[in-house]
Amino acid sequence: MKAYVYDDLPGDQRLAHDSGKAVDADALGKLGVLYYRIPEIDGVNELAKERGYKNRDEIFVSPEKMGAIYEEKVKSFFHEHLHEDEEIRYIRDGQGYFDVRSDDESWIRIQLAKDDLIILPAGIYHRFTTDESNYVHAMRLFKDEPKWTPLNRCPELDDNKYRKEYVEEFLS
Ligand code: KMT
Ligand code: NI
Repeated sequence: MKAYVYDDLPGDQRLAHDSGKAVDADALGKLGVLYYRIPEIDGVNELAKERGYKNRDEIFVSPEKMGAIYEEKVKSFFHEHLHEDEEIRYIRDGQGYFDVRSDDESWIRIQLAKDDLIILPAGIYHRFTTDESNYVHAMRLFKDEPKWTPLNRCPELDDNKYRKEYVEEFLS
């Protein structure tokens, strides 16, 4: 895991966009973002038990696995959105970037690779992209029914119950 402030310069979303300003795991924790490096699947099983993640599946994001819809998918993952539940991703292979909104509205880019697990809290604005390798294989974990629905950012979404709870807990 490596995290830094996104440079916000034009250019493909899959480029590093590293401003050179590093961000550590503590700073991510203040935004409610939890990071773990878990080299063995047993560790994931333990965490899942502790936090009540009862279900899981696997996703391959690459032109080989997705075919013609790959570019479209990569663009859609990159739209700023939130979820009404945690987003949990365990990277099995390849790598990618999760961008999360900081308290000052800048983007923090989190580079994840094999054995990295991230938990984004409900209500945080975020987006995802593959990097220049165009390949990530991830496990998606969830509590009960998968609620993948991304709610794209718009002014009204600031009134969403889960957004308000997130702001109250982490940005106030
Ligand atoms: C998401 O929610 O953006 C995804 O599932 C992307 C692929 S998982 C690294
Ligand atoms: Ni998401």
